[in-house]
Amino acid sequence: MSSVKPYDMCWLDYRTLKIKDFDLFRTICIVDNDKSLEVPIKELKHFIKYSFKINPRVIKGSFDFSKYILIGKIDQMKDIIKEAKMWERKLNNEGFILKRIKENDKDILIITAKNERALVYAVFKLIENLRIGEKLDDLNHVDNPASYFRIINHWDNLDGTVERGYAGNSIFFKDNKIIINERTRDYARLLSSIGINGVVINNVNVKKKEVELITHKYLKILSRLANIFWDYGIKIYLSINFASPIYLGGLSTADPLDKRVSIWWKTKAEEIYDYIPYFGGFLVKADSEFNPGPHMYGRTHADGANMLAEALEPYGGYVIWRTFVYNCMQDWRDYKTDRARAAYDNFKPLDGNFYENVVLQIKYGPMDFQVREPVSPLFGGMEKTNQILELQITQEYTGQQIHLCYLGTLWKEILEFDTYAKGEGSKVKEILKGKIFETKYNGFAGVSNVGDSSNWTGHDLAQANLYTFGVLAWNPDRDIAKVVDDWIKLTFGDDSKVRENISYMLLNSHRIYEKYTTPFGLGWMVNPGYHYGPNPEGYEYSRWGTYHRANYEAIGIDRTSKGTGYTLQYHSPWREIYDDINKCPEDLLLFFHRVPYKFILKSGKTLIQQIYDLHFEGVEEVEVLKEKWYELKERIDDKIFERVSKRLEMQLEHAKEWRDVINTYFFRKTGIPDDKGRKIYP
Ligand code: GCV
Repeated sequence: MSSVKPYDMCWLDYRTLKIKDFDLFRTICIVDNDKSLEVPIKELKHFIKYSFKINPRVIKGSFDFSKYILIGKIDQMKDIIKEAKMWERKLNNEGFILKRIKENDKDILIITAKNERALVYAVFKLIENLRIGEKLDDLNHVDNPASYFRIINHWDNLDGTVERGYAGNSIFFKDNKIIINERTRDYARLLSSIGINGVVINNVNVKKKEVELITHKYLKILSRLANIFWDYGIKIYLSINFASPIYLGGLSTADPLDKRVSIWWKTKAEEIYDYIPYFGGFLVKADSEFNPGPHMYGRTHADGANMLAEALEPYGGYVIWRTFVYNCMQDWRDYKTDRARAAYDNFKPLDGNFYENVVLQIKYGPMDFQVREPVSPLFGGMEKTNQILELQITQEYTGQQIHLCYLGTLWKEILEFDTYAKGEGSKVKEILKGKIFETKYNGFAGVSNVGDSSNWTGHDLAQANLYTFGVLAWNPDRDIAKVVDDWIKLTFGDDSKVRENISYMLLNSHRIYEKYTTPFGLGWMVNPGYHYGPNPEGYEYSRWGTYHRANYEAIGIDRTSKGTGYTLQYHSPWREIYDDINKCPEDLLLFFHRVPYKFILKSGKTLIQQIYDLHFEGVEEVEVLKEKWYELKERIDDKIFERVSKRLEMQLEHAKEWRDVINTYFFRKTGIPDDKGRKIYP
């Protein structure tokens, strides 16, 4: 790595670029002296300096050169580029154009957009294109983001800890103070380079101390932080505690329909926007896992969200309201309160009741980021409500950045899921683009996997998850193998063996992880509290009965129309497909059905045999991952090679533990031996 910083720059670590004809990069022309172009120009110059070892000159108002880069807002271009007016119509506020024009004796590379923030996206995209080897001659991009929101959620606490963080401490907080340093700007650069436009800096569980983030005590320094991010097109958001009027305002209630409460929030919003004019809004976890919410006062989520929305509306702010609402004290043996149903049951009746600046943030599945869940039926269910798809980049249930588990493949499957809400083609990705329902403000949220470790993500290859989140949020149509290949080129260079092996590792890793942990949509078999390592009856909220209800003859939950009725939350044909044990996709079989161990699968094997086989296979495949990595020893930076090798060693050991614990559990439950006679006991 060429970085001289005490931390990596991930996919932004520029190295010398071999482009024959780079004269074009010697001159950057701007139309007039516009201070707001400072950041995109700085980024462009930085790249040119590192890649071509030259210092480009910046020229204002003169274009008398044969080769140059022309950068500016589209408004400024109208007098010099005849196509500019036509281009303007093709762009939204965050989109941009990159175009090479060769005419007569002129050779111009144009970078243009409607505003300076979109120009930053444009510059980063140009850099990426060049670094992955796109031919300059072919450069002709009109690129608009597909969705309105592309937000990273940090679950960082003021004391510096990170809930479900596996890469060190917070980069935002330490000892109840806000951190601003060189890394802050570099984080903004990394996020901007993948098209992110929002970051929620604090945990959705807003505890006593964190409630104070929206007070004068923190707002001043927060405004500095917000300016750094806004330079890169990213708005700051804060998670808030719904009972703040009680904690901070001395009121006796937080009832959203109480006038004193709504006035308190209006005054608070005014104060926040005074400090941070480009504040994004609030993220709210209400009535969930012991967080307060409108239910405490007999009010609905719409009452709660709308009251906050009214306070933010004059400033263009949004309320992002999470649908992760369920009764965590529920008895899992009780069929009537199936947790999978909770989000839909809570929110579907409220469709149409939310204000325009309220957005519901919906976890990808109905439960909680398990290695595989069905796609939440809320996406196809909320026709009149803005929606954000919440993905977990941090690997809480997917190996905690010790295991290699690339999530892009899973996310792509989610985005391609057809809800059939408006007939065939009503895919999740189209809903998020705003093409299926008449909602404008949709998008993506990813729970961050970043901490203060020198490589940002603990596992070096987990950087690919962060990168992919941004890329898909900008354009969910992207081909995932190409995204992976781009990331490898940007991070490790163009060595074909490196590309081949790491692509293999990333693209297969989620399936492999699923095999040796919890296949068939089982999920949850983790140690309570920290959610790492196998524990077949362990998950903390399952102390009121095991959630999978395994006994000696069958396992799984009947969520069909004859069981908990969860399948009825889907549109046809999914409700019929999921309802039918013979049609249900096998990788979700035990999510939807209660199945005898001797049930014959499509492969002709029994369920129990397939459980054994998958666990053995999973471990063998981790060995292959390791081999693929070791083949790269001479081709990868030593430090990175060692770090990843260590994690792969651990992954293999822990995968074996998973295999043995899970297989033993089922062997003991059923008494059915492995038909290949392999050793099941550890
Ligand atoms: C931030 C799960 C996690 C919690 C997390 C919660 C949520 O329950 O284990 O750590 O809380 O989801 O998404 O709110």
